[in-house]
Amino acid sequence: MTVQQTLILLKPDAVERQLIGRILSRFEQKGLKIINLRLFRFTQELARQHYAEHVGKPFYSGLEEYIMSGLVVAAILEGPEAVAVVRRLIGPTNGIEAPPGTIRGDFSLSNQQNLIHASDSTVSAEREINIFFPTI
Ligand code: FUP
Repeated sequence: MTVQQTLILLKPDAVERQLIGRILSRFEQKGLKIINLRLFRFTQELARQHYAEHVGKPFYSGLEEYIMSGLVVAAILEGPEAVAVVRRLIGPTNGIEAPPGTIRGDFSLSNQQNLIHASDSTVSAEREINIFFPTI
C-alpha cells in the first residue's frame, strides 16, 4: 500500500449544477484528504495542455468548448492508492454506462458532460498536479 496524490477537476457542469460539496464529500467520506483546492476558468492554452492526448480527435473541439464554458474546481487528493481509488469512485467515462454508486453513475447521463476528471495513473497525476498547482 502506497500513499499517493492524485488530481481531480470538477468540470463546469458540476459547478453549474452546484454539486461541488456533494462530490467533494464523497472523497472525504472515503477517507481521502483534500490537500489543495482552487476555483478557476480554463484558457484555451490550459485546455490544450491538460488534454494534450486528445487534441486533434473528433471530439476535441467540443471538449475544449465545454471545459472553458464555466468555472472549474481543481483539487489534490491524498490517501492509500489514491489514483486507483479515485478512478473507481468516479466510474467509467460515459455516465450512461457508469454503475450506480459511482459519481458519474449517480449524477451524469453524458459521455462528455461527465462532471469530473481524475488522473488515470501516477505518471498522469504528477504531470497534472504540476499543471494546476505549479510550485513557485
Ligand atoms: P476519463 O479518463 O474517463 O475522463 O476519459 P478520457 O480521458 O478518455 O476522456 C477525457 C474527456 O474527453 C472525457 F471526460 C469526456 C471527453 N470525451 C468526449 O467528449 N467524447 C468521447 O468520445 C470521449 C471522451
